[in-house]
Amino acid sequence: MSSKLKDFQFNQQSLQLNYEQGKLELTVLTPGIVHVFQDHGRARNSYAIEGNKQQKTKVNVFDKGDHVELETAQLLIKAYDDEKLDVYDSLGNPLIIDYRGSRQPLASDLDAEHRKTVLAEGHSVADELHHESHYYEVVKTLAADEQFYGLGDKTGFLNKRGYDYDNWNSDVPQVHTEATTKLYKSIPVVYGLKNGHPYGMFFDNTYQSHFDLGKESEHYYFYSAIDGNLDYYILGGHSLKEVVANYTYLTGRVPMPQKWMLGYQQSRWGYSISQERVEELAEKFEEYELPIDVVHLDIDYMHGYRDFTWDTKKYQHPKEFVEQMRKRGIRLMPILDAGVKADPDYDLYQEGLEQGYFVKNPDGTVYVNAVWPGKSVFPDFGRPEVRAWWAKHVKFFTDLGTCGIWNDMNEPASFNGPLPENLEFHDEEQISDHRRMHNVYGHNMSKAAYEGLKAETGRRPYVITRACYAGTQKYSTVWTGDNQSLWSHLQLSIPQLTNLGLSGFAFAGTDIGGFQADATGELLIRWLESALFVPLFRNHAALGTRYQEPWAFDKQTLNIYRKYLNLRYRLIPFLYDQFRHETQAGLPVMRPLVLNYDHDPQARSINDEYMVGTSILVAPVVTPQTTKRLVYLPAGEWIDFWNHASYAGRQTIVVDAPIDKLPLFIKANTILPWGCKTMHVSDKPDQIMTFRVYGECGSYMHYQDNGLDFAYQDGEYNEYYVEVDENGQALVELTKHGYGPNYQKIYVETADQRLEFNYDEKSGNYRQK
Ligand code: MIG
Repeated sequence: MSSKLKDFQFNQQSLQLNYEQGKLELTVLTPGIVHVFQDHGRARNSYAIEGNKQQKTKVNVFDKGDHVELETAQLLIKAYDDEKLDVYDSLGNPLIIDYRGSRQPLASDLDAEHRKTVLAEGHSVADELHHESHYYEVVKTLAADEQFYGLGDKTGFLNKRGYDYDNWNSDVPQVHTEATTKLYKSIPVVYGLKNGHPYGMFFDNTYQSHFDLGKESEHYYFYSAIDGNLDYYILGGHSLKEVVANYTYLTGRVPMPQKWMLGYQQSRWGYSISQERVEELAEKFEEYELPIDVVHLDIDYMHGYRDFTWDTKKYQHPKEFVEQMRKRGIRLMPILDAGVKADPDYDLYQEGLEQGYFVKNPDGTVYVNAVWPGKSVFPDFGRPEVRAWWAKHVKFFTDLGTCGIWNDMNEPASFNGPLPENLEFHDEEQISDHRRMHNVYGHNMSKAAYEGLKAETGRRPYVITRACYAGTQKYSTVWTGDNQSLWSHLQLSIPQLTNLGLSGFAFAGTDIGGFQADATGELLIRWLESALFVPLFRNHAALGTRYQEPWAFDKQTLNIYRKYLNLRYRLIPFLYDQFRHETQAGLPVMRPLVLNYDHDPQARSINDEYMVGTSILVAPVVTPQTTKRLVYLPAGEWIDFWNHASYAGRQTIVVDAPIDKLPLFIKANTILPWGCKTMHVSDKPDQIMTFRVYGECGSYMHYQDNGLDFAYQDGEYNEYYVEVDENGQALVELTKHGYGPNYQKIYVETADQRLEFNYDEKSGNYRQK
């Protein structure tokens, strides 16, 4: 049945389209962001978007007879009968065009009888979501030359074309392969390059949803949801970078981390079994001269897996223990689980019960499932009071002096089957259900942790979460959950982390060495090399798997491991700068090549290289027994980090990559900061900084603050401008001096000289010696 466009109204940048069968609303937020909305009778509030994002924007609306046009400086949207929308960029290139045919679901020869047999053997059969009464789908045409990116934390390759994925936060302990359609996070943003023209769409719907990006058909792709309003954002921009920046403008940007959060972190499920074990670990790091900043404490430090408790049989004086470790340069990061032990003698449980803070059955009783502590209940984090209550309990950790909160099992995961769909959850003050609140459970738990840590310490909170939703990047870093010590998982980590970056999560990481299964020394080294610039730099392993500390293999492994840890610490000032500059601009630190080179067709599907900012290209070895690899270098001139050989771009070269070498290229004429050798990120301000010039010349803006709190937001930071011209003349300037302790000495290293600059109190600037 066709639905005619009867008429339309336009006011406040909002175009209301009245169809015979309903209304559709197009609201312009900025020239590059248009909100598409249709009311399906569900709550309108967003967990991803906070505050008013609408800016005063010039919009033209034209009645073209058979359609209505809405035009901004960056986007042109044409609305036709049947609620069909076509989106073009400002030059008239088609970006998002509604599909006019009907979907042709993939033929299946599975009848009811066979379906049963197949299920009985343990195979999975695709869910038939469209039986739900509130089901809807959005189907767009697919061009022969069209690639897809983003989608948050998904399996498979960088370019998502040809695959389908589900958004339903899930604990997946099995190997994550390209056939795994859902993982721990739901971040429903998709970017496309249609005939080279960039766009994005963000579907702000927390109900279970699905993307099919050209798997079912070569002619269309689609998004579908089991419920919720039709609620999505069209994202435009002249480049993929602008589109991504529009997405992070909408859902928020990664805040400045504390500097030590970029340091090396060691973890294993099992370390926290005793105080001695953790102390031994610290000793080994000292003995082997390995830099480290954080040790993670998994569930064994707790008293019977109760949240906000410490087992004082294993740790007699936790506070002193934390302090002792801190003196050795190590911060402790405790895990915290979503499920609360249902134990009448446990105060958290009692409090929550009295206040009615736990998720309920439809009959009003508290819902009980099982997690680590046995019978467990689930805080109703969608409610502001519950988040505030949880945030208050964070004081338990801050009093002890631990450094943050590592949130786990917050999909929420459960041992006695999944939580039923009809459980009563709150959506802020409103009563809601599990179907709507599931995908934001981890988001709300992390937000509570962030707020508790910030209120108690005044520091930039260190929160890690496994489950999250779009927008959680404002509150938490993420790790990709239970990977395995397999080469396929190392390979996956590059597209996974770069797509997470495009999806707003600039601070992310995978378990280095792999969580489950047994690592080898070779795999561990290649993983560490590959993760050299990964912001969350943590080696983590599961109980029962082979040890994968740096010294757990042979001497060669230990030595190479040390070499890369030292290199990482040299590069922390650079990474910190990236967080300052790039996340302010709304761009990821770790990037797929396509983000910087969206015009280069060869850069669009590279799965085994990544860039850091715009000037570093990393080409890790991700296959066993490999000593050479091919490296694609995009446009420009590139310098080999190790021997300074220079290569022209737009070609694929063969490089040697023995086990101790990570192929690394710096764009010619780049200046990089090079920190001092150190065993821990220091609490004290650095006195010396070096800048290295790759190529003949370059310029660089370097940022410095106390690395801990929010004083930088009041201007307590320094900025240094370094420039070297073609004749090797160098300039060092303190262009902003808002943070007292600036460097006393700055070195500038070019290919053939090392220039020294000293701080001169009188002029408040640097003088070359
Ligand atoms: O199901 O706390 O992903 O990092 O070590 C196991 C034990 C529960 C899952 C996390 C993993 C952590 C583990 N947890």
